[in-house]
Amino acid sequence: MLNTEKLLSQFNPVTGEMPGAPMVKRHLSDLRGCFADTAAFEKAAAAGNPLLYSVGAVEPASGAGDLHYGVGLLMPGKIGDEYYMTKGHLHSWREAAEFYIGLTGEGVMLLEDEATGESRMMPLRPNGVVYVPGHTAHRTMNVGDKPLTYIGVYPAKAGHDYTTIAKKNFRCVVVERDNQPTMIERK
Ligand code: PAN
Ligand code: ZN
Repeated sequence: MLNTEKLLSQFNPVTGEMPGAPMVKRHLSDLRGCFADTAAFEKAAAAGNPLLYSVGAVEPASGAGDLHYGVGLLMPGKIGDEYYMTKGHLHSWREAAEFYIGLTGEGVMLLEDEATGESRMMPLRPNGVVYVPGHTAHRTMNVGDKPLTYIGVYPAKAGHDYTTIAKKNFRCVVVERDNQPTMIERK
């Protein structure tokens, strides 16, 4: 059944807003435990609770072959020398891959192979596509000074496992060194 309401969405590539799509908002307090510099985190959290990112999700259908997608907006900023980031997750159905398309701003994605811990930092920029294989934890950082927007497309049955990351975090962090995003091992 071709339900036209579900076939088309319009989003604002600057604000990430998508009329009609449910939007999840994450504030600084939701990211407790994610940043390496806990003193800098507590200082920032004492000063306020800014919006770090939002994701508008489109879930047209949930059959075995269906796709879902989300439009993300990630604000610029840092905690200590670590960039504002998403919580990051693995897909509950581990085989599920995903691709991200950069829309505006300047970001990077941190990818970590669940089995080996091997980590990669990939640029997420306008007109660039980052492919996230299955079994790979992924987190997005805004490394610029303007909002970052992007689309992520994933199998409808992927699911989001936040618990594994909440327990052990990513092996690496992305920090600013000499004005450049730099991936280093977490201490
Ligand atoms: C994305 C993410 C989005 C927000 O749509 O959900 O970037 O990041 P967190 O989900 O880690 O808070 C995606 O990867 N979906 O699978
Ligand atoms: Zn994902």
